[in-house]
Amino acid sequence: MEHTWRWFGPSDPITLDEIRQTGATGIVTALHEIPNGTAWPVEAIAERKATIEAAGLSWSVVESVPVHEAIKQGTPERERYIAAYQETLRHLGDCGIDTVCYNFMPVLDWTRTDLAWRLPDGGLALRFDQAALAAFDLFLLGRRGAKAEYSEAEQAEARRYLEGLDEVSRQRLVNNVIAGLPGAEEHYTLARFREVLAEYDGIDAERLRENLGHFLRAIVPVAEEAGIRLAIHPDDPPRPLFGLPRVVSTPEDAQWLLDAAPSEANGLTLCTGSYGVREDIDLAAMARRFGPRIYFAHLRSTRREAADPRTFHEAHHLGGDVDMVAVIAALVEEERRREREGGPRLPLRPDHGHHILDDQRRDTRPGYPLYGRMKGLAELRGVELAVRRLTS
Ligand code: DNO
Ligand code: MN
Repeated sequence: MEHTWRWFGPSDPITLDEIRQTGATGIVTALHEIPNGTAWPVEAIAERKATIEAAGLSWSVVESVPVHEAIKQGTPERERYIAAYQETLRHLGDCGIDTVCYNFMPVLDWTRTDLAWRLPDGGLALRFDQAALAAFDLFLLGRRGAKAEYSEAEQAEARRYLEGLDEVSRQRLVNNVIAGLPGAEEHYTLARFREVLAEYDGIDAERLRENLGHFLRAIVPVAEEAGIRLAIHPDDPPRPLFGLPRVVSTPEDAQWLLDAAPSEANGLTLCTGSYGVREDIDLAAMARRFGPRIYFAHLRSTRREAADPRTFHEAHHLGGDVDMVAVIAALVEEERRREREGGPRLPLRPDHGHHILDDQRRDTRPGYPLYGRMKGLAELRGVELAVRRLTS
C-alpha cells in the first residue's frame, strides 16, 4: 500500500523533510488557508504540489475539501457552494490530483472530550468520555431539549462529572468539544454553537440524507470527468451528537452512499478508528465487502471502556478493539486484486498517534504528533509486510 502522512501545510511544525524520515512517501493535505465555500485556485494547488514534490514526496490525497454547512442544511444558497466545490474538483483534476477525502458531519467534525489523557505507559491519548459529553451538553451548553435525551441515571452521572471539575477544567472541556480539532473547518463559541444547532431544527437523518444525495448527484459526475475518486470519511464518533443527525456511521450507510450515485468515482475512506467505535461493526468484513470502493484507509484503533462502552480512548495502533491484522490482511488482498485486474493505488495513513517521547515537548496538533504517528506507521508497515510475505 502507499504509506502517507497528514501534513497541515507550511504552518505545520512537522516539516516535509522530517516526514520523509518517517518512511511515508505520500502527503495528505488540504489548502486549509482557503475559507470553506471558496473554490481553490489552480495556481494555489499547483504551488502546494510543487512544494511537496520539491521535498521528494507526492501529494497523494486531499483531506479534506470541506463541505459547506449550506449544503448539509440544504438551504437555497447551497447551489453556489456546490458550484464552488465542482470548480475545486476540476482544478484538482487539472493538477493531476486524483483522490479527495471529505465528510458530511453537521456542525462539528470529529469530537473528543479529552485531548491529553495519560495512558499507563506515559503516552498521551485522545479520549471521548460519554459522561463529559453529557455534562457539557446538559449543563455547560444547556441545550434546549437535551434533558429528554438522557435517562435519570445519565443526568446524575453527568452532574457528578461536572462537580468534579474546577473552572479551568470546565473551560477546557468546552474548548475541546467546540473549538475545533485539527482538520475541522469550524470553530465555535458557546453562543455561536447554540445558533448553529438551532439552524438544524427540523433536519432529521432523512433530510440530511436527502441533502447528501443532492450533493452527490451534483459532484460525482464532475469528479468522474476530472479523474477524481471521492472517499467519504465516516462520522466520528459514529452516532448522533447534540441531537444532530449523522448518516455515515455504519456499513448500511456506506452502501446507501454508493447506491445514491452509482459511479466508480464515488467511494469510501475506511477509517478503522471511527467505524471501529461501534461494537456491531466487523472492520475486516467491511474491508472485504467494500474493497474495490475503498480509496483511502485511516488506520488506528480505539478501546471501548468497560464502565460505559460509549466511552472510548485511542489505543495503540495494534491494540484496542480493532483487529488490525485482519483489516490489513483484507486490504492486502484487495491490493493484490488491483494488481491483477487493474485498479487504483491504495493509500493508507496512520490516523492519529499518541504523544510520546519528544512529542510531549513539541508543539504539535492533538492526535497529530511526530513520534507517535511514526511508531504507528512503522507497526502498520511491519504487519503489511508480514501479511504479504506469509500469504504469497
Ligand atoms: C478522524 C480523523 C480526522 C479526520 C477529519 C477530517 O478519524 O481522521 O482527523 O481526518 O475528520 O476528515
Ligand atoms: Mn479518520
